[in-house]
Amino acid sequence: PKEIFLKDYKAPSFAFETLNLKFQLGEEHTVVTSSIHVIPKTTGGKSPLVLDGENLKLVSVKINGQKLGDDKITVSARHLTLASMPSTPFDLEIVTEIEPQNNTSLEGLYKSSGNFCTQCEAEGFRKITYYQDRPDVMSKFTTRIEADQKLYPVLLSNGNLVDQGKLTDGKHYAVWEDPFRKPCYLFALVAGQLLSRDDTFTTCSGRQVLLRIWTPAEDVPKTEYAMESLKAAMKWDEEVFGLEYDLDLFNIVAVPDFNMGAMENKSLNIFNSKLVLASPQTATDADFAAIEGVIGHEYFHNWTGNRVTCRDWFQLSLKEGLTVFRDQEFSSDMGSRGVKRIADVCRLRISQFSQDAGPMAHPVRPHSYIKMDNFYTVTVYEKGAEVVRMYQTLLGKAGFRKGMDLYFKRHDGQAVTCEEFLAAMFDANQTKFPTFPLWYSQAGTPVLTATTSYNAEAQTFTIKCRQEVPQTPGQPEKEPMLLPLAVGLLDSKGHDMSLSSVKEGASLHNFSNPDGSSVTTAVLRVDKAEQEFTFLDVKEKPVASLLRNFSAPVRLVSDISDKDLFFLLAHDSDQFNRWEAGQTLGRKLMLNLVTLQQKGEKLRVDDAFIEGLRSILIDSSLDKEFVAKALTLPGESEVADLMPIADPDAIHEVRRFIIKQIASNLRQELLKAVKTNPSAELYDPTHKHRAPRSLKNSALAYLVSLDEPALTDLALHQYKTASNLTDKVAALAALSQNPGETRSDVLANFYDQYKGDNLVTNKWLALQAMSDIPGNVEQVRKLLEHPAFDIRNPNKVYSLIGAFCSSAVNFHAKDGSGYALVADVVLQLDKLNPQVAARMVSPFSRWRRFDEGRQAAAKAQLERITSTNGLSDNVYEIASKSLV
Ligand code: DPP
Ligand code: ZN
Repeated sequence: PKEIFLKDYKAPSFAFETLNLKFQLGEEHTVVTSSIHVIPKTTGGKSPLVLDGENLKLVSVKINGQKLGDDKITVSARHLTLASMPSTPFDLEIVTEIEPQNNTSLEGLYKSSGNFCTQCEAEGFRKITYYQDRPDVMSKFTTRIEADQKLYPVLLSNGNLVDQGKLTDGKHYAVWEDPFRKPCYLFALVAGQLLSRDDTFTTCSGRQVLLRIWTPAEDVPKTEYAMESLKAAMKWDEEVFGLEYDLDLFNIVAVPDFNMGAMENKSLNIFNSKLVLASPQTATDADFAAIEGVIGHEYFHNWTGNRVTCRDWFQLSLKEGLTVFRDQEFSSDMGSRGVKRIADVCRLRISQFSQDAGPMAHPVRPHSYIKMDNFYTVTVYEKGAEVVRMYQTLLGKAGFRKGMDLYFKRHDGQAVTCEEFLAAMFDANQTKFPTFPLWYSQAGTPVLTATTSYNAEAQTFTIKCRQEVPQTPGQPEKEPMLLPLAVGLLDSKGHDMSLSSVKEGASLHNFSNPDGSSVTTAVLRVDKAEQEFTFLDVKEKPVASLLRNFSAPVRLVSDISDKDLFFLLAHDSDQFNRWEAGQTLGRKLMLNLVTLQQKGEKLRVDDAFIEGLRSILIDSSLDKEFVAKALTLPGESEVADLMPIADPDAIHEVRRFIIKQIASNLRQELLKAVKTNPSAELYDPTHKHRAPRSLKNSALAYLVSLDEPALTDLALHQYKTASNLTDKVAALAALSQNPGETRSDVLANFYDQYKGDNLVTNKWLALQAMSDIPGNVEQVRKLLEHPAFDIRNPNKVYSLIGAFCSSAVNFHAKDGSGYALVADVVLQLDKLNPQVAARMVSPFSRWRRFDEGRQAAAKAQLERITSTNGLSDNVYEIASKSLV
């Protein structure tokens, strides 16, 4: 396999001005005719034109209408090379044949439930026709689709419908024209039996846009929330960023077989149906929230990604980090900002920090890849979003907006790099942070160590900072980089102190808000290996709230006492840090108990921890969704990451133990939370209704952990009487914690009730797959044969195998059976769908974090994978890099 490097980037030597595509869709094969107006960029000599292409049957090549001689054509497995091209503009016509019905990779043109659809990002267009499949080749697309009218009544592509009509033999055609130049990864085509929910949106300049969400007829009623979310997103982007939609039509199509969540193709978004279809009886609160977020995300790409796109795939975070940041902000404005931040940071810490600490660690802008598909990662997406958030933290909201405006003003219609974004941000604010760009090139999570001291006599409070960016593969040495550290100081009553000035080195910074109000959170710019910041005029010894709102994606190590953490848990005005104080206490407790557990000593949870949680639980002034988050202990993998040798069994035992202690000590309060927060008969996914539901269901899970008949009955009652799927699944999940007859009965009952609905049965698969009950490996092996599973459908693979890997005790089973199970699936799946197979290899990558026995077992499976003949580049890259 060939590795591709950022440093080798060269601009293309041929521009493609216009592209006319003709698809003759058929059951045996599909004929694709591509007519390109080519403009050579180099003047001297007749250079060859090298086009990308995979699994294509070449029929013919014409230059300016003349058939090109075979001696000028070289076809290899990955390329079509055309020799002696004219040095003046010319027309190139290429005819190829493909077999979408046999395309199980779900890249390029393929069939899903009988309908034709496409997925071209990152490099799927090359499976449709020979082309310069790279994002800096932008062209004006016109697409003609011909197909059987009965089988495929709906024909869609990007842009505007400019012509349609009947052909002979029961066929019909449609012609779509996209007025905006675009790279081929944004191309889309859909043909099939679909119906749409239609609505309209009037833009800020008064244009009416037709919005259509296409699904199979029976699913149309389930698209209401997606449509509401789309309209909300369109309005939000106008209000917050001044960005208006630019065509008169916006289509979304839902398909059941899709590798990713969704795809932002120009004016024809294609979605995994799980992120479009929802009804109170078939989707949970979490599903509704995900739909809102992803509908927003793909819509926002219209400006951040489509109007301004990436020069090359190394720049992926330019559009993804930025668009994730935008969807996070959108969801925050629609729901609860604090809770959304907590959820996003959880995800970052659990998945991205762990990636950053392992063999697959890579910068937000990677330096190299074998398969680009492997770099649609939490680092590029979530850490990338944190980098964008840091611009906003450093420049302020207004400054950030100025930067965005300048970015669009300069680069609309262009394919650019992360430097251009950075330059727009800094230029618009007439500033420069020299060490900030390192966020794009240095991998690894910085460790920020803070020690604090108060000088009563001088009335000063000093924070000593030390930063260290750990080594990562290929990057043994790192430079200090700019970490925005947001700090608040609490007085003895728990109120925010007003901050007047801070001295750093020799310079003094005074704080005052433009509106004259006092500043209670200061953003310190930590950009040296060691640095001191001294707050002046601090009248009493404060409790410092450090890294408010998680102002930088770092691991914070501080000398804060437990007493101060309890104080912050009770008082911090920063909701994120209030939650974080509890998490820090939880992590400490779990690590301490793990040591005891490993020594075989008795476990005990101190009263202060329980009391801290009790006061949160009974505080009626708090957002109930926040309370639910505060009650949730840090995850097992988060704790594993903090141990020198991860011990999944001990961590699991300890976490279960603490959960039961909390449940038995807070029994009355938890019961009250369950009883006083019933769902309304009429389901409503908005925060107001979701919040009490989430608290009730967290409380229920705690209570059921005690495995007492009366509490089990409480959950059974909720299971039987639930009027929405959120409550039903929550009860099912609570009950399935405890092995036994009740568990088997409700699981069987649930399957019986929902077996016709794939999206719901996937939850049933996932719930069993991620279960921590002993011996679950065998159970999951059996589920592979269950009619509810189908290895060809990515959602099912994610639900069964993806979820299984999240259960540390079973995936990391001591006898290696969990590793063997996943490797078996990877090898089988790799022949069908390499992209998804590679994703299932990732959980192996942290194998060195475990004891020798587990290391040997995991390594053996990785070696078994890499030594398999005919392995895809996708799987090879992840498996071989994991072994290094
Ligand atoms: N569809 C993926 C996303 O929107 C890749 N662009 O993030
Ligand atoms: Zn995206």
